[in-house]
Amino acid sequence: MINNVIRKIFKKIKQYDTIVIARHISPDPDAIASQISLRDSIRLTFPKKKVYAVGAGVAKFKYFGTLDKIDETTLEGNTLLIACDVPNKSRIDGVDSSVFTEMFKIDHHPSDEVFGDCDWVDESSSSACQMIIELLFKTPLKYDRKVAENLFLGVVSDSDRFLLSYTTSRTFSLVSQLIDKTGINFVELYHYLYDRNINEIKFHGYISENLNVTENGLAYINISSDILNKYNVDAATPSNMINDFSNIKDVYAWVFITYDEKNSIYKINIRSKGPVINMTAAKYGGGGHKMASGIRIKDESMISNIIKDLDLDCLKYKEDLVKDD
Ligand SMILES: [Mn+2]
Repeated sequence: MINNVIRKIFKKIKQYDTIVIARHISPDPDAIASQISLRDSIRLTFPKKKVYAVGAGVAKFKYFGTLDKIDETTLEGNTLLIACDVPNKSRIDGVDSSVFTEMFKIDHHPSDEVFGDCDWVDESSSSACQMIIELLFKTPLKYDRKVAENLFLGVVSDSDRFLLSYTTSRTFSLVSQLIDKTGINFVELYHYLYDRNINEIKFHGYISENLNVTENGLAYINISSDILNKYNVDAATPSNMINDFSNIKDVYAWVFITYDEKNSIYKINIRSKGPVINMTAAKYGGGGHKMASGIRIKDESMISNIIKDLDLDCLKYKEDLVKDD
């Protein structure tokens, strides 16, 4: 089944002379690494093809390589769009998908939205990069050390260093082969993902110091713009740190409420290691996965209700745990 779609994808790559590779808005390392490594692999294999990786650049991810600026409406002939790590057309960054002759996606998010005949969606994959590794191994697509390094970092980032549950023996097997075949020195790569400025480390300490924990196992913190300014971090920083707090004993869900002064909005990031929290997120106009959701609200007075509801989610989960014992 998978081999079939991989064969079809390779045929399409061979067929088109102009290929654009996109990914989701607000890219993470998996999104950027999957699109850039696929672009570079196609360029290595077919030097005459025009291959572009598009979307807004992100300064902190520049070690993956540079993105291409194109005007897709001026592309000539038959054009192919490959969307990596993105489940919905509306979340594709930097390109109008409707102008392409053909398109398909390579993605690991759950979604019913069809992009094209060659869509390859594998929810059991840890990352889009894991799927690209598989694609490279099962087709004549070439790869070099840099491609391998990018793919390794994408898998490590999306699986949270192989901690998350969709890490499988297949993940380890593909990564292991990748290391064997290319000899990348993966230990040297981690600093790209995990180095932080001293002000961020201190801000991390502030969060640890000020986290409130309820009896029912909900941890939460309100982060004002004064605090962000004091530590010289921006309103996106807390959401990048929230996964670091997943190992607090007897805490089932945790919430960061950050005031984003620029957009006059409260950004509420929620994580869980048990209770389903996306129903509560949806109740307040947010959304996301069962265990990782977010809400954006203008009205400060809603916050206490959201905390109360999430606390109830934790209580219910705790009670169910006791019943199961
Ligand atoms: Mn991903």
